Amino acid sequence: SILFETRNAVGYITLNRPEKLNSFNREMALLLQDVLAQCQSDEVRCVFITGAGKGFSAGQDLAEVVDPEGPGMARILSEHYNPIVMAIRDLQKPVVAAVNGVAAGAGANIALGCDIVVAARSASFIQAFSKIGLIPDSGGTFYLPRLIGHSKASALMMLGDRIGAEEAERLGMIYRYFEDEQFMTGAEKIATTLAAMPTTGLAYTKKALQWSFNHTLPEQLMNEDKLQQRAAATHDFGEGVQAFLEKRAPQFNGK
Ligand code: LHQ
Repeated sequence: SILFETRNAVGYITLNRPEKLNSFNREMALLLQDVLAQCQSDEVRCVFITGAGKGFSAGQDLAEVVDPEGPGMARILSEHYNPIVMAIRDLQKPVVAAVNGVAAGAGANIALGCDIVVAARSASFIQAFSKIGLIPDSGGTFYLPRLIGHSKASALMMLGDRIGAEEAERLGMIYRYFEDEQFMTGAEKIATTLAAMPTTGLAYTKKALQWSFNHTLPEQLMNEDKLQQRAAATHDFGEGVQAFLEKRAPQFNGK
C-alpha cells in the first residue's frame, strides 16, 4: 500500500490504496514509517509524498476503527500517526507534500506537517474529525493555528469545512497550488530543485524554523549563530561561495 523509489536523489513516496482514497490502515501507516526511515539515507536529499489515484488521503480507514480485529483506539495515534509526524519533522532534509486530491483528517494533517505543501487546484483539505466526534490529531492542532492563525484554524476544525487548494494557498495553509495539468511536473520540479541544493543547510533551516515555535528571540538568535557556524563549515558553503566568485553553477553534494 506504499510505493517507494529514489530518482535524482528524491525519495518518492506514494500512498497507494486508491480504492479507499488512500485512507490509512495499520499496514499503510507502518509501511510509511518504514519508508520514512529509509529516507534517512544520504542518497535521499528530498522526500516527496503524494497519493495514488484521485485522492491524497482520506485519513484513518474508518472501517479499521470498528474492526474488532483492528488495532483499537489506544494504539492508533501512538503507533500509527504520531511516529509518522515525528519522522517527517526529524528528517534532516526537506519533505514535500504533493497533495493531488482530497486530504481529509489525518491525511490533511500529515500533509500540513511537511516542510513544503503544494496542491493541485482540484485538491481539497478537510479537518473531518469534528464531524465524527473526534478531535483533530496528527499534529493538526499544532501546525494549523501556526500556519493560518487561531481564528481560522478553530473555525475549520470545528466546522469541518472542505476548502479548495486556491483557498488553502490564500490562507497560507500551503505554499502554492498548480493547475491540475501542471501539478505533477511543478511539484516534482520543486523536489528535484531541493534535492540538488545544500542539504545540510536546508536541514539546519528546518531545525531553526522548528526551534522558533517555542523559543524566545535571544534564544533564537543564539541558535541561528550556532547553526550558521555549522552551515559555514559545510562543503556546500565552500562550493557555493567558490562557484559564485568563479561565475559558474555550483555542484552541491549535500554535505
Ligand atoms: C474510506 C474513507 C475512510 C474508509 C473514503 N475510511 N474508507 C484517528 C484516531 C482514531 C480513529 C479515527 O481517526 C483518526 C484520524 C482521522 O483521520 S479521523 C478522519 C477520518 N476521515 C474521514 O472522516 C473522512 C471520510 N471520508 C469522506 O468524508 C469522503 O470519503 C471524502 C470527503 C474524503 C471524499 O469523498 P468522495 O470523493 O465522495 O469519495 P467517497 O466518499 O466516495 O470515497 C471513495 C471510497 O473510499 C469509498 O469506498 P466505496 O467502497 O464506497 O467506493 C469510501 O467509503 C472510501 N473511503 N474515506 N476514511
